[in-house]
Amino acid sequence: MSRLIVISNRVSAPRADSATGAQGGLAVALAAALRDHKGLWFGWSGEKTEEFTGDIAFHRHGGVTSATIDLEEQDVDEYYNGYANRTLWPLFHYRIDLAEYDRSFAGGYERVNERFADTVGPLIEPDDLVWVHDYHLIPLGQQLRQRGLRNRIGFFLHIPWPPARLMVSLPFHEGLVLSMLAYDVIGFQTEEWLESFRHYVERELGGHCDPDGTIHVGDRSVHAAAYPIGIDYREFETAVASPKARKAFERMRQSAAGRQTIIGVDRLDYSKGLEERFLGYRRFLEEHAECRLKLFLLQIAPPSRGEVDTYEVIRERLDELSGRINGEFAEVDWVPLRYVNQGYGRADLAGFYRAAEIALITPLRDGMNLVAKEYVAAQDPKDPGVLILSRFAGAALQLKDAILVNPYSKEEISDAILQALNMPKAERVRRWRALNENVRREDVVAWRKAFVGALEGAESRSGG
Ligand code: ADQ
Repeated sequence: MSRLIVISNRVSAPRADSATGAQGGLAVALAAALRDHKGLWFGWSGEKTEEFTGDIAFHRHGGVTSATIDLEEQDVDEYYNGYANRTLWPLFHYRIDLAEYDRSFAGGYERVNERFADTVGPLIEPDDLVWVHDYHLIPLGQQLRQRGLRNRIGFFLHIPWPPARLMVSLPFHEGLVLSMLAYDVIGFQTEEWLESFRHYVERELGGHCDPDGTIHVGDRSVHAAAYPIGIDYREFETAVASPKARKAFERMRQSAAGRQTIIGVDRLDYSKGLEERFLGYRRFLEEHAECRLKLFLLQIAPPSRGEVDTYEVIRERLDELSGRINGEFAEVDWVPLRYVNQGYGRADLAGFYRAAEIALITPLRDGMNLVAKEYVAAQDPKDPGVLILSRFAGAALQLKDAILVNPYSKEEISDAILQALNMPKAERVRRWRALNENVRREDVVAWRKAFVGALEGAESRSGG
């Protein structure tokens, strides 16, 4: 079996007992994929140095070998906080109003991708499969090819691909997309993002797409397909059954004192629709005064990307809005909204999910959304909770038995909460079974096998 070299912006092999829980879905998914493939995970350590040295630190933990480099302060500002999180993240989540275009960001992005190629290149052996992840490293494949690498190289995008009409607002967008033709396989979370990509290629690059997924531009061909990411179902099942999860479950149930819990768990990010969610919940409290004391919303949202101003703004807005909702509706023995700004370990989260009768997961746009899948996996099969999910999350294309809502509509959110509260047990069980079947079958192992299988099947440039 070929070795697998995974390259992503950050490297952090998660542990089931991790107390921070601050890692995103990418980290959780990749550790599972690497554990049984002998390989290497390469990326930025998260550390800043005065000058870039290119020194590589090797570690081994949880069955995964990782190799990391430090970056310069200027790299982090321009590449990570700049081009990745101020330009590409908002644009790819359809928020061109928030996207910032700055020449220094683009320069830093290019420079860091070159630095990645220079440092990881020598670690790659001729038979290795190389798998590059996410929007931070779009041009890395091309950089590696320019250094003579002939291995099979795949790229997976964890976030949405924007419609062509938005994509063209990015200066030098053609160059970025053309660099992707250096890959052998390009993976998207859903058919919807794949369709947008194909449309862009046809419209802006004059390429054409075969029905089998091959994209041709000039003399280059790339295989592009949808590979929906899943959760590590088995690991999550174990986490739910752990004593820690049971303790967390008891803690929640006790503090709920017979009231129904609606749970939301998200990184604090404008793409997650937290403000709209709070407003939808507020609408519910207004419209259904008779239900008020019977439930509460527990929103867990640890801050992320604190160095980017937009995140400070959304944080302040949420602080204000949550305070306003509690001020308006709370009674001496009841608070409608518990807004918690910290992360939790996986076992704790599993217990919280299981204790919640309803999950309210309403991103405005999300590549996939693993929280929705974790909630499903954590339920008691005999008495499962109800999932309310945004129709704009990639996961909605698979989790069709959730109550699907438009996250921008307060009315739809309010109606969905009422529907979930009143849902008969037989219907809850029926819907949950269908959801769980999907989450269990299309797990992270199936995702990895599908992607790596496609990469193995791609024609090698070394002629093998
Ligand atoms: P994220 O935007 O980080 O991921 P998501 O898919 O929901 O979003 O994954 C979040 C992960 O972090 C989950 O495993 C969750 O349990 C964990 N997490 C979130 N909040 C937490 C908290 N308060 N405490 C502890 N853990 C928490 C990106 C894309 C998604 C895509 C994933 C994977 O934006 O669309 O699904 O990558 O491809």
